[in-house]
Order: sequence, then C-alpha cells, then structure tokens
Amino acid sequence: MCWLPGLTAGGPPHDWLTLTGGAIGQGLPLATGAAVACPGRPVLALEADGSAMYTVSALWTHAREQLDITTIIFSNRSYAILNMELERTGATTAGETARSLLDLSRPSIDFTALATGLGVPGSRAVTAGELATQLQRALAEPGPHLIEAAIGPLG
Ligand SMILES: Cc1ncc(C[n+]2csc(CCOP(=O)(O)OP(=O)(O)O)c2C)c(N)n1
Ligand SMILES: [Mg+2]
Repeated sequence: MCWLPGLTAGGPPHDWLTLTGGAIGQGLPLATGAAVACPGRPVLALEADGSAMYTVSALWTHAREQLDITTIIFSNRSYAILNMELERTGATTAGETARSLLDLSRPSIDFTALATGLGVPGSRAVTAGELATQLQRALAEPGPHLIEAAIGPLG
C-alpha cells in the first residue's frame, strides 16, 4: 500500500496535517486552521464523504473568511472502511440491515449543491481527467473551492 505522503514526496515543498487520533471529521476544520495560520499558502483538504458530513459547516467558514482552501471530497457514497471492520468481526455474511447502515446513497449527498449553498463554488468530477482540470482551475483562483470526486467502492 502506498500512503499519500509517499505519493507527494517528489512534489513542490509542502506539509501534511493528518488525523492524530481516530475521530473522523477533522479535515475540514483542520483546513480552516491551516489556512488562517498560513495565509500565503494554499491548502488542499482531502476528505471522505462520510467524514465530511460530521463537520460540513466548516465550508461556510471557508467562504466567510475567503480562505484559499480547495477541498476534494472522496465520494464513494459509503462508510466503506466499516464494511472491512464488519468482516473482521467474523460475520460471514452481513445482513441487509447491517449493510444498509454503512450505505450513504439513499439519498445521495450532493456535495456540489452543499458547497454552493454554503458559499463555496463546487463541481463534481467523475473521471481522473475531470478531476485534474477542476483541480487546476480551483488552485489557480484564490478563495475556497470544493470538488466532489466520484470514486468506486474499496477493493
Ligand atoms: C467521530 C467518529 N465517529 C464515528 C467513527 C467511526 N467511523 C470510523 S470510519 C467511519 C466511516 C468513514 O467513512 P468515510 O469517511 O466515507 O470514509 P470511507 O471509508 O468511505 O473512505 C466511521 C463512522 C469515528 N472514527 N469517529
Ligand atoms: Mg466514504
């Protein structure tokens, strides 16, 4: 497995701020703090969809303070990692009720609409090419942006 800091090691100088414990939802407010602390430095916030819902109000702060933060939401419409944890319990077949607890698709969360509603320009990328184009555009403009990156299930 190749963790993200390994993948960006050859990029322009940057710092990584990551989860220090196990409580999810830190990413969006952490990005707020980073941008306020270092106004001259762009911040890229990488956050999963389920985790983003814990602290989505931080997007409003990104807009209110016009922070230079580009948020990418990894949108698999699932609490995906918990499916793995469920398997690790030794449950051989997960019942429909258990599986449905980890599903975030009914209704689907429209992060572009959420972002826009909170004052952050948003877009959705379905292919890697779209993500690259939208990311370039977002990084080129000051202020907050959000890209919902549609990704498949784990594994
Ligand atoms: C505050 C808090 N509540 C609940 C959990 C339990 N938990 C661990 S991972 C997870 C789901 C993560 O889903 P998502 O952020 O969408 O990531 P994915 O696995 O889909 O990439 C939850 C609810 C936790 N770690 N912290
Ligand atoms: Mg998810």
